[in-house]
Amino acid sequence: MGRVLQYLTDKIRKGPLHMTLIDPDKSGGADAAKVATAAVASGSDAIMLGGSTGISSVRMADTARAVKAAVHVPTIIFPESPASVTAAADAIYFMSLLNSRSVDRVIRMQARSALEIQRIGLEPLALGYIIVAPGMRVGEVGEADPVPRNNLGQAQSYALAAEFLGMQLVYLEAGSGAPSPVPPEMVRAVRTVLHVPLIVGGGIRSAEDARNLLNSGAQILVTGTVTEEQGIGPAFEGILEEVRRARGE
Ligand code: 1GP
Repeated sequence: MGRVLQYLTDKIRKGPLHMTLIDPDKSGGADAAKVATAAVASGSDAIMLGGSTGISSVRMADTARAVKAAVHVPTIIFPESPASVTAAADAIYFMSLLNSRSVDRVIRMQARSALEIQRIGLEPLALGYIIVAPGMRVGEVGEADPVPRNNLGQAQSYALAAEFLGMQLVYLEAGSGAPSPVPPEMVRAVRTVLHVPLIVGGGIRSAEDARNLLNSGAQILVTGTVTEEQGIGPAFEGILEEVRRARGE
């Protein structure tokens, strides 16, 4: 098992985690390092770098280097395209957008980056990425047929298909800036059938959002917009407090 997957697996055994998503296009280099430092000081367990629109490889590399130098937790690339690959990070979500209509998003882009990832020794984390309505920008760019918010069976089916295909993680994504997160009842339904860790993101803005998702079995919460809009403020701290509470700390 790779080092980052081992870190996540060990931590998840003790309770849920939080990851902070930083978009290198909005906050790159030293700015990203500043956000990451403050997020980790508040208890965030990993930094994800990504965005849904064309991040250049130079910007991704500069940002990954700055973040990795600033924090001791893993820096994970959340790729938008093969251009997101850089040896400066600790790992990359090697992710298939399972409910995309585009074969590129399901497997071809991954094939284009696989040899490079092996060559530079970046740890791939096999991840099944499932877009839930509304899906926002990533749903459009990813040409997804988002899982309808009331179709719990469809979410379960995609998640279990990911597990059966050998994926190490499953991510339910409502889309960055979604008006509300993935419905807690969908998270609960997926958790009842899934054995690999379940990541939930998109539209998590408050302690209450976090609590509802954690109570439903989310194992990793991802937030991005809340720090982009408010910095490391009371909303972010409230979310982290819920994660700690769910861990029994
Ligand atoms: C997006 O799930 C992440 O890919 C985070 O979403 O920006 O809404 O927190 P937010």
